[in-house]
Amino acid sequence: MSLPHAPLHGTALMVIDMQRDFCEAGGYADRAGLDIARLRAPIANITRLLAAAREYGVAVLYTREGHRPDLADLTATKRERSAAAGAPVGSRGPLGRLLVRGEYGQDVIDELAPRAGEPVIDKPGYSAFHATGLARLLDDAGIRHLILTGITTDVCVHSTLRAAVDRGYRCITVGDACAASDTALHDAAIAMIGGEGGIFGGVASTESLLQAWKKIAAPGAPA
Ligand code: C5J
Repeated sequence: MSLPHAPLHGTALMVIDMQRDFCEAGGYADRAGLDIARLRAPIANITRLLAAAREYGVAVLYTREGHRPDLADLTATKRERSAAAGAPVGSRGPLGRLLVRGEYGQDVIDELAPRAGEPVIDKPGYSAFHATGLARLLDDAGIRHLILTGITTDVCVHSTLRAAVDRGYRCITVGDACAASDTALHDAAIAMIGGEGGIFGGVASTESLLQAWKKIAAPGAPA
């Protein structure tokens, strides 16, 4: 695992789509036949990273996949695909309408709830840059380094990572703070980051990142 430079300032810890719709029974992922126990696996490591980021002054931001209640931002392809998966976006379930903004299921799980002032980006696509104000928000905050965590490694984490790399952000994906329903897909998604000398940035473990931040934050450490 490589750990590229990860400064405290100018860096954001991204918590991608840790929503009830992906992590709780009756939500989108459960209905689509995904393994929600696997999708919950990174909660403990994300909790550790959030605590450290908040202590050291690393910016924290969240994303939530979700659509307008009138589904005007739902493409026909995603509508058809989600229906084929058995979990049509906008259909009703025990957590509310699947992946619809403002519904109980679309919100971040209680265990990782955002703190006041931490931005939450609602995104209709898989990439957090598609049809959102994320790029502007990062620019305004002077953030050029992104630490990616969340779910699913193979879909929204990777789509966001690839879009970020194309925009020139320096990215680290925290392998054990991400998950996919299918571990083979998780492993492949993590492995492909390092190809061609790190084509999609670096990969770190939670522990290695925490150690790196601790060192940087130590009194007297060079900025
Ligand atoms: C999916 C996501 N897998 N957040 N969304 O539909 O990865």
